[in-house]
Amino acid sequence: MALIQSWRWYGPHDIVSLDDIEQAGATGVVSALHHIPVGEAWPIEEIRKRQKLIEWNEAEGRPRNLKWAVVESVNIHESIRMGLPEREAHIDNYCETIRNLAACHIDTICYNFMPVLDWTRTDLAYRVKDGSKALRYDATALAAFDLYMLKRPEAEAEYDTETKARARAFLEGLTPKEQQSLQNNILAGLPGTFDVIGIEDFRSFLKKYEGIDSNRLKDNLKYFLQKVVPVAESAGIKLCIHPDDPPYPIFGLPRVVSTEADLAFLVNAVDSPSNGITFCTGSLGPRPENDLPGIVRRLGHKFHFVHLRNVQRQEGGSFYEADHLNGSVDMLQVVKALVEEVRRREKEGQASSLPFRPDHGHQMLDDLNKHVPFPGYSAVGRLRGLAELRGLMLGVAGDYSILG
Ligand code: DNO
Repeated sequence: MALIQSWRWYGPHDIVSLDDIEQAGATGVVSALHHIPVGEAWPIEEIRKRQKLIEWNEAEGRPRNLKWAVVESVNIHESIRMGLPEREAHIDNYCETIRNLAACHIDTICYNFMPVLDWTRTDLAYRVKDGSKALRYDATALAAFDLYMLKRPEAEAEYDTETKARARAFLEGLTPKEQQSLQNNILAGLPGTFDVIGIEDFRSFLKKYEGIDSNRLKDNLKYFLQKVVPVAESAGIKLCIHPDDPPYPIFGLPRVVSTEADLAFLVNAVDSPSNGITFCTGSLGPRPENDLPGIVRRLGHKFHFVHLRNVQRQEGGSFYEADHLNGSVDMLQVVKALVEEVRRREKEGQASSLPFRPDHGHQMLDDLNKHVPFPGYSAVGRLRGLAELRGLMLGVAGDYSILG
């Protein structure tokens, strides 16, 4: 039982290569078939193709020291979140993907349940003091977009006068080009794709979600779990939900995987070893009441995958992504709790390992001169994060066997 050093790889068009990942010292690869539209089943041949690409060094005719450890993500079709009749066909496809991945011996699947937008940032090049660039979520910028660009009808009533004045002033300070990039940043589509949702399409999605409050969304999540978890359990697959990022509702859309209570609801909804959690410190971190080391102690037995990243909380729900070991998340205490969880599993004789990855990193050093197609996923910042985290893990555990 060990923590497996992992690295997200977006596939052949990622600017970070598999050679780079091997040199970074990771052994687990986190990847997905981003080219398959959400809701369709992943054919076994496509899975095998990607797996071979990851695990076999074709140029040198040798296996790589890499394994496709986690699928992140098999995304959920919107009809499942909305609870529409079409969800049945999409759930069937999801089950087929689960079985096909199991047939290829890939056993961990990450997913999330955020309506319409996946993780959301307002600024992709926030300059931190040392000159590197970080991702930032600025609540004022989001309000400005919501109120005065998207012009969501309910928004006026949802923000207080002070926020509205701040948002207006913020927007007036932006050039038209900056306004456009704010919109593009917020409406960026799924990770691993280059899509941006058009503002009209976004409005119509919001309309479709009218009447779906957090209770309905939770019911729909439970319905999904009741259907897929038994399939996952019999196939030997570990499903692990990723928390909302940021961990609160935005644009009036409910978000139901934001707090410890939400996570507890989820694991209690269907009692199975296959119904687990992706513990993401960066996603849960913006909410100060989320006691992260405590969540590890109380729910760590349900973790199948871990994302380690820090955030620096700022006023009014804003935050930027800080260095992995600095910021509002007490990474030392989180790692201590994770090491204890690994030890607990060892005592119980559990054989399987727990993959973790440095989730995002600053754009720094040579990467500052590169175009980074997937924000947060440049090489050097993550390399720094992984190096710091593995050092911390070794130090805390006092034993090399902690790392797989
Ligand atoms: C951000 C990531 C997210 C996450 C998905 C999980 O970089 O943590 O892209 O992978 O939302 O489904």
